Amino acid sequence: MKKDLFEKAAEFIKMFYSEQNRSPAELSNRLREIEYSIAEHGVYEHTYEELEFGAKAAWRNSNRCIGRLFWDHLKVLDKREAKEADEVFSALFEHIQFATNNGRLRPAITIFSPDTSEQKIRIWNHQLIRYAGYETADGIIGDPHSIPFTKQCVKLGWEPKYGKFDVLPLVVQMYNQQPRLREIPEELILEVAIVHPEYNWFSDLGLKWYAVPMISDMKLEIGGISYKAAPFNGWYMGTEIGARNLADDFRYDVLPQIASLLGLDTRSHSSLWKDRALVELNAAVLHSFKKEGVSIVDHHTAAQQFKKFEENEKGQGRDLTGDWTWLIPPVSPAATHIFHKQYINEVKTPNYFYQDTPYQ
Ligand code: HEM
Ligand code: NRG
Repeated sequence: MKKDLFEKAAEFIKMFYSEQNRSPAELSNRLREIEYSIAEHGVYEHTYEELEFGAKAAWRNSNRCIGRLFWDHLKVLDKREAKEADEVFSALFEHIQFATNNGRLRPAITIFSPDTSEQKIRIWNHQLIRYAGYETADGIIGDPHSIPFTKQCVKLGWEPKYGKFDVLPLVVQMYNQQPRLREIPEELILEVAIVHPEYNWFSDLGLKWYAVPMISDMKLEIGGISYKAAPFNGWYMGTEIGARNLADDFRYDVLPQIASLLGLDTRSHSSLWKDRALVELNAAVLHSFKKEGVSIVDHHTAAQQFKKFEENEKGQGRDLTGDWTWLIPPVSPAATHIFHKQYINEVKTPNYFYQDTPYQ
């Protein structure tokens, strides 16, 4: 077990020191220090530089992410000292504010103390900002994806509002304690109303989405150390909202409404009403974010950026890994280069991993 940790640590530290061109003497000193720490305490602690590099490399190794060109521009907020739930909530509010930056989104990660310490921290939310979902006698209201988590919030005393776009509270659990729940101050939440560049009626659909995707339920693994609370964000690719969140028939399911407002024949597949509604919805999402000055990327530009990432990695002599099934965009995939090549889906560490939900 201890041996296992040292091996993982050594592999990471060697990678870090070689990429940073540090001297062999520094490397062997650091390895000795870590070996001693593991022998003495069963764990070791990352320096800030190791943590920063680890979080960036984990992004670089995220096979499903098309946004990896910018892996080296990740702001790493070290909150390992947070010991109380209140400190964690404050750090999460700070993260939201830093990342949002009035619409000029900044990729960031906030890292809380790892699993090895006394204070285990879990964030129950899937994303820091996410809309509630309710099952009612008259059908589902809001985001169906959030139904299980919304139920938990209600169990913990949250008052359901039964709106289509109710921002859920943050739920934080410190080791061995009851989870705590806190509303996000409204002024921190940036949202974009979805309007269409040509169709004025589009705004009558009353659609909107939040500006910043901040995944908060994955664990960051660096050199054998697991950071289970490490929320991160970049910015949206338009299709995530326009072809999935608002479009999937098991999510907001707005394509039939859009198609009928476009005057399309929704009884026949071959009228391509779904495809035509998808294109207009995706155009509306990109137009709306741009109009409000909120960072977003279309899937063609994102694919070009990913091509540049592929070239950079090759130039650095690193093997590219990727998950084709996730890298291709859900709209017009064959119009991007990604569709036409193969990727090796080998999982390297550091990386971000799924973990068990802390509730049933
Ligand atoms: C997945 C884009 C930043 C880590 C994805 C996906 C897209 C995407 C489109 C697929 C999502 C889906 O189909 O649900 C972007 C863009 C970014 C960005 C445009 C802008 C900077 C980041 C950052 C990190 C990251 C900063 C971590 C530091 C990941 C991971 C996944 C992912 C781990 C897989 C998520 C899962 O398995 O559920 N990204 N990303 N991305 N991205 Fe990025
Ligand atoms: N599809 C999800 C978000 C997944 C991650 N996407 C990003 N990540 N863009 C959704 O909410 O639609 N990021 O860190 O920027």
